[in-house]
Amino acid sequence: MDGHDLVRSVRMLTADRVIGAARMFGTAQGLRSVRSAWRRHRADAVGLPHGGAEMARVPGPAYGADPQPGGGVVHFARSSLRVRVAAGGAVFCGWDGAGPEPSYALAGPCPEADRRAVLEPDTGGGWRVVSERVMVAVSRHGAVEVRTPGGVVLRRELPPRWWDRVAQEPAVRRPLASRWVQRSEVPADARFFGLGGRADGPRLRAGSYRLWNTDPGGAFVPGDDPLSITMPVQLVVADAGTHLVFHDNSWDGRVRLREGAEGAGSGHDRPGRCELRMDGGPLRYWILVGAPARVLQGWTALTGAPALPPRWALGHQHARWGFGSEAEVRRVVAGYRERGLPLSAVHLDIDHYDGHRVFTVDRAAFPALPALARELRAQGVRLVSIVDPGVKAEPGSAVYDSGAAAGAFVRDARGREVRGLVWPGEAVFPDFTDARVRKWWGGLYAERLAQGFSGVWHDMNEPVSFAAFGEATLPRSARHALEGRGGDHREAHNIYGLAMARAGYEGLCQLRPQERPFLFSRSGWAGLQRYGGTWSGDVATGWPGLRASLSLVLGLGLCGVPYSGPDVGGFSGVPSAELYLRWFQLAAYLPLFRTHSALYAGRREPWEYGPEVLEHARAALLERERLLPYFVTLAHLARLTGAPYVRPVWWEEPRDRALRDCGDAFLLGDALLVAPVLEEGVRQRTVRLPRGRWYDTATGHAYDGPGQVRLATPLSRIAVLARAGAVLPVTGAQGRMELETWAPAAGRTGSAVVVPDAGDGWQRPVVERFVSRWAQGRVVVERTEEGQAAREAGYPVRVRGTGRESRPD
Ligand code: NBV
Repeated sequence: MDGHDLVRSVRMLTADRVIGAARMFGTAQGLRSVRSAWRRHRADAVGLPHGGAEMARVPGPAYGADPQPGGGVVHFARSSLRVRVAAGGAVFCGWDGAGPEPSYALAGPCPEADRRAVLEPDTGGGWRVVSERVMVAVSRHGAVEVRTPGGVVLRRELPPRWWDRVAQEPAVRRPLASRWVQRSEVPADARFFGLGGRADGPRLRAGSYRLWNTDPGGAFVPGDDPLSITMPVQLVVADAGTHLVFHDNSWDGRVRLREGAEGAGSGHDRPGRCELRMDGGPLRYWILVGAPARVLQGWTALTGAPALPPRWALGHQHARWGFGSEAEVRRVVAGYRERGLPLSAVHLDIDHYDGHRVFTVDRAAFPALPALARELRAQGVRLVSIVDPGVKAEPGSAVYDSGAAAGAFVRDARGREVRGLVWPGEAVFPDFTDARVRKWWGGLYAERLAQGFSGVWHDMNEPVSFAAFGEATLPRSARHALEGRGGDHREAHNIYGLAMARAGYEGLCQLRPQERPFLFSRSGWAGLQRYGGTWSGDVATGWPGLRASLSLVLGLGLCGVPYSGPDVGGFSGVPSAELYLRWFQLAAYLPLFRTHSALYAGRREPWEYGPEVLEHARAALLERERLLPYFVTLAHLARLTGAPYVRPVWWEEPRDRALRDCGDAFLLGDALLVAPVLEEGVRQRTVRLPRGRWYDTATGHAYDGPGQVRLATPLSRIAVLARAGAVLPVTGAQGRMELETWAPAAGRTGSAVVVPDAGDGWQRPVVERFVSRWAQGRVVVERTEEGQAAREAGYPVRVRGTGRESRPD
C-alpha cells in the first residue's frame, strides 16, 4: 500500500463503518474492527514488495515464429505469443511464455493439441493459426484477431502493454509483478455477458467491472460491484458469432466495457470495446467460438462438469439467520407440513454454532441436533449447515489446535499467523491453496455429518475479515502455498472460495462416498461448478434486488455455474406481501429455490404474508414439486452438456437482436419460457417470444414467435410458456413420473431428452429420448433409440395444447 492508498483507506474509515460494526456486534467488536484494519494495513506496509520504477513495454515487431503442435509461438522484439488450438476447438493464447498450467480453473491437465491446426505466415508479415472452427491471426505488432473460419472478425485485440517493475533492491529475489492492459474490439452490434455474478446484468452495459471477490457487506442492489463471485469470463454475442474469452489470471483487475454503435448503413460503425487491466499475473487466455450451447459445452469440458445436486436439493429449501432453537426449527417445519407445503431442507446459520465457532453446536439452543435431523429426515426434510472459513484463534479449541498443529493457517510475510476478525472474534484462515490443508479441512466435515447435516453452505469465503477501513479481507501480503509455488493474497484472493469448495467437496466425498455432496458457496471463481453451486448472497430486499436475482443466476450460468438462486424475499429487510410473492414465484423456476433472511430482517415463511399470498405461494410450491423430474433432467443435462438450466432467451437464436437485449425473461431448459414479474403492481406484461409456437401454460393459448405478446400475470401467477412439441417429465399421480407434451404445430414434431433420477449416489444416468408428433389427428409421444424403431413412451403421457386436453391414462 503506498501513501495514496493509505490516505484513501483512512478516508474510508467512515463513522458509518465503525458505528455499523458496533451496532451489529457491540462496541468492543466495533473497536476490534479498527484494530483489525490497522493490522492489515501494517502487514501490507512491510510485507508487499515496494518501489522500483515501472517500465512500459509493448511486444514490438515480430521477427519469427516456431510452429508447435496445435499452433506455435510468434516471437516479438520484447515478448512472445503462444497460440495453441486444443482438441475440441478451444484456443489458448499466452504472452511472455505463459502456458495454460498451472491453473485453478482447468479441471484437469490441459487438453491435447489439435494437430490439424497449423501456424502459417499471413499477409503483412504476420502469422495465423487456422483450425476447423476458428482462425487466429497475429499481426506483425502483436494485434490478435479471432475470426470465424469464413474470415469474419469476432474480436480484435490490440497489442498488449505491460508495466514491468524493476526492483531497486538488488536483494529482491522474487520477480515483481507486471501490471498489464489488453484492449479489444468486438463488432458494433455485440452484447457482453458474464464476468461472474453481476447485479447489473445479464447484459453488461458500458461500465467498469472489478475482478476482486467482495462481500458487499450486508445488502447489495444493482449498481453495487463487485460482488462475491467475479470471473474474468466474458461471453460476447454478435451477429457474426458468439465467443467466450477467459483470462486465466486470478489477480485483482478491472474490465471496462463499452457497447458499440452501428452507423445505420453509413459504414461508420463504432466497435464495442473492452479493456482489461490486471494488477499482475500472466497474460494468458482461452477463446471458444461457436453457438452458445457449443461454447458452454467447450467451457465445461475445459473447467469441469457441474456437480450434480441430489434430487432433494432441487426442491424447496428454507433458511434463516437466527432460528435460534430446535423448537423454532420444528415450528417452521410443522408449519409447512400442516399447510401442505412441500419442503425439502432447512438451513441452519451461524447462530446454531457455539459462540459462532465453525464446526461446533450451541448445546443450549440445539441440545440434540442428530435426533432433530433424524426426526426431520423421517418427514422428508434435510438439514443443511453453514460453514465459514474463519476459525476462532483460540488455543485449546479443537479446530484451532488441530489446524495450528498442521500449520494450516495463512501466514504473513514474516511467518506469523494472520489474525483477522469475523463472527467468532479474532480469527485465523485456512490456506486452502495447500493440498494438505484441504485434506485437514475436509476431514472436519465429519463433525457436520455426525450432527446429521446432509449438505453444506459455504459463507464469508471471499474471504471476509471485518475492517473499519480499507478492504474487509486478508492483507494482500498474506502468504499462500498456491500448490507449492508460493505467492501472496493478491493471487490467492479470488480463488480462496473455489479452493475451499474443493476442500469441502473432496472431504464429503471421502467421508460419505456413497452419496453425492450438496455444497454451495458464496464466493468462487471459474470452475466452481465442479464442487457445487452458489447463491445470490445478501441481495437487498426491494424490487431492484429481485431484478438483480435473475441477473445473477443468468450471468453465472453463462460462466459455467448453473446451480444458483436468490434469497427469496431478499436478505436484508421486510418485503411487502407482493414483493415476497413475486420473488417466490420467480425462484420456483430457478435451480436453488430457497427462502432466507438476515437476523434483523422479516420472516420468510409463506404463511406470514396473509392467506392470499399463502395460496399463491402454495401453487408455486406445488408446481415446483410437479416439475421436479424436469429439474432433475436439467441438472443432468448441465452436467452432460454444460448448458445451464436457466438460459437467456437468445440461447438458440443469438442473432435475434431483440432477444439479445431481453433480460427480464429466461428459458428453463428447452421446454419452458418463464417471464417473471419484476415490478410492483404489474398484472400483465410483455413477453418476447423466440421463434416457433409457444403456449401460455395457464390458459393453453398458442402464440407464434418471433414477436411480442402481452400476457396476464395476476397475483396468482407469473407467465410461463411451453414450447410446442416439448416433452416434460413431471410428477404425476402417486408421485410417479409422467410425460407432459405440448402439441407440436401442424406438420411439425418435437423432441426431448429425459434423465430420470437414479438416486443420490453416483449411478450413471440413463438418457432417454422422446419425440412428439401428430398421428391420425392425435398427438403421440414415442421413445426413440438409435438404430431402433420408435416405441411406446413407457410413461403415462398427458397431452396439452390441443384445445381438447387429454389426461394420461
Ligand atoms: O451467516 C450470516 C449471514 C448469512 O445469513 C448470509 O446468507 C450470508 O450471505 N452471512 C452472510 C454473514 C452476515 C452478513 C451480514
